[in-house]
Amino acid sequence: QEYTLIKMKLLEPYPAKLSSLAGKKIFLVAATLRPETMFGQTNCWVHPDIKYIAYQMKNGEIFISTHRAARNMAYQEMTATQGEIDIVAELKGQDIMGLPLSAPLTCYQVIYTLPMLTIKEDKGTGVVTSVPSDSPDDYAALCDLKRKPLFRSKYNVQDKMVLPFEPVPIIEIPDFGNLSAVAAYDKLKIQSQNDKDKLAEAKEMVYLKGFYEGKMLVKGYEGQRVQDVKKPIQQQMVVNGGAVLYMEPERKVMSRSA
Ligand code: ZZB
Repeated sequence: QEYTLIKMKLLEPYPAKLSSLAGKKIFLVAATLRPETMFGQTNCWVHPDIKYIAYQMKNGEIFISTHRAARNMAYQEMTATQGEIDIVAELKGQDIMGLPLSAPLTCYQVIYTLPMLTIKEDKGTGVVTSVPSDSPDDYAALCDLKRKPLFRSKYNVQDKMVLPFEPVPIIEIPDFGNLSAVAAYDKLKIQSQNDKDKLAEAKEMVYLKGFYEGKMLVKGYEGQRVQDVKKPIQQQMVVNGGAVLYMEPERKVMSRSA
């Protein structure tokens, strides 16, 4: 399985646990199969209780992900020594909550790390980029945070990190309009990020139809089909240093909500 790793740059000043890394470039890295949706990123998800590590890549940059993902990268010639991870910090998700990031392609200049409780530790990097316009899981988790001040304060998330961020229309899908995840969420009357079965159904609904019939709305790609722009947009980000390719060994269960 080939993922695009989206490099979300941590803005200084760094939090306590990373303060010794001042001056170094640090990225939270999110694995996605949907590089063409990066125009609609509104935030980055981390799980408050998952363990993450910060480690040095061969070009000197620092990446943050689960240990499992770091080990995969160490076998993909991304670290200095094959198979070895140069760990510079051990973190819990909560240590990196509410941090400002700069992410490629999105119209929001600064986006924040926010809590998502359905993140799977054994998939991708454990860091997930959020596109609430096109991902029902992301829209549901964002709605949960927007509606519940207590949920925000529990994880030390400030209003300004959540409330100004709205789904961005980036892809038009017949029958679903230009915010397909919102349409599916409303249609199935989804209540929260824990509505597993309905979210799986919503994802199914928008995924296939989006891939085959979705048309881009964003500047430079207007009217083009999703399946035709995936590669060029991935390439554009790789060339500009906003993304790298990342392989995940095949596993039986690859579904986010199964
Ligand atoms: C951006 C994005 C935009 C995503 C979208 C989806 C959608 P799949 O297809 O089941 O393999 N993801 C990645 N890692 C994790 C994790 N550890 N825990 C939970 N979710 C994770 O799922 C791949 C997608 O699951 C990835 O692509 C990522 O969200 C999320 F418009 O990134 B995606 C209809 C889906 N739309």
